Amino acid sequence: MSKQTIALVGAPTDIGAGHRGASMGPEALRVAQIAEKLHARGLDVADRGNLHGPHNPWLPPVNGYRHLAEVVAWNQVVHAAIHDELAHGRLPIMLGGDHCLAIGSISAVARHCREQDRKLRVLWLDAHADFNTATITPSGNIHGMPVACLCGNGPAELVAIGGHAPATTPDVFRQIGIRSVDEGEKRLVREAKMAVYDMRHIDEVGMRGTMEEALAGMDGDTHLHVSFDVDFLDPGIAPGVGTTVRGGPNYREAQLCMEMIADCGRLGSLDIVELNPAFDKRNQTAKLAVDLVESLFGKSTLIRA
Ligand SMILES: [Mn+2]
Repeated sequence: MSKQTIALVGAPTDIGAGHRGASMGPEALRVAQIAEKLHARGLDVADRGNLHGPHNPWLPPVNGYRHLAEVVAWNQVVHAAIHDELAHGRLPIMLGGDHCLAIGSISAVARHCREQDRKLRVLWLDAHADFNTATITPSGNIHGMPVACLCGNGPAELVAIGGHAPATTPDVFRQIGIRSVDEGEKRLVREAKMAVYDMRHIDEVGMRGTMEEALAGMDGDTHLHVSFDVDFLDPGIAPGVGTTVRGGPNYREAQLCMEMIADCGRLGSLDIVELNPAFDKRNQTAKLAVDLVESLFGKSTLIRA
């Protein structure tokens, strides 16, 4: 088997977020040596640099959306870049940027899976369900809407990115670490029959049982995409995010989550989003994210059979 090539694709914007600063995420991950650490794991790593898109005008919502035109523009360039890497057999890591960019990346992964006749599984590691719509959103921030948009519930310009609407369906998602869902959003999550492993589930069955359930049913034809919102982690260990929610996975739980994903051997693409250096302390959250990504690519304490 040829050596896996990782492509790092920076998307430096906070266009969908409620706080400025996620635009600095890609550089913080580079400063934390994401490329060097993955290279040390024996992987080929190509850093593509950063994509370019419109600046953040920081305006109030219009018809329930903030910065819709700019969010569309960013997601179009993300879609094109991620699809291109997948089409060339590389494993893309999107360095966000806020979580609205998952509309571009996951629509690209879904398109690639259709073209290759592969099944898709998405692990959505997040404190939030990101299943809001214009009518129920409290803020209009599109980083709270990517899962809804990917499943066809959103503005046509976002729902149709990649040319196939909807890009995918709720059954491909497994949401893990959820602990903050808006009132109207709860009903939509239930109606969509989204598989949500919230923090109570993790409390009750543990991270191991949760991950066994979330990874079940995949086979050799399944492409696994991980969308890692850094606010998934407990803010005690990961303060560098815009929307902290207490009561997230601790360090060991997060490591186990990543190690079990590595063990399944199906990882095909990754987003790292919502890292916000403006809220961080001495880049500790970026270093932690890189530490966890190393585990996601197979770093472990001992050689395990
Ligand atoms: Mn999110």
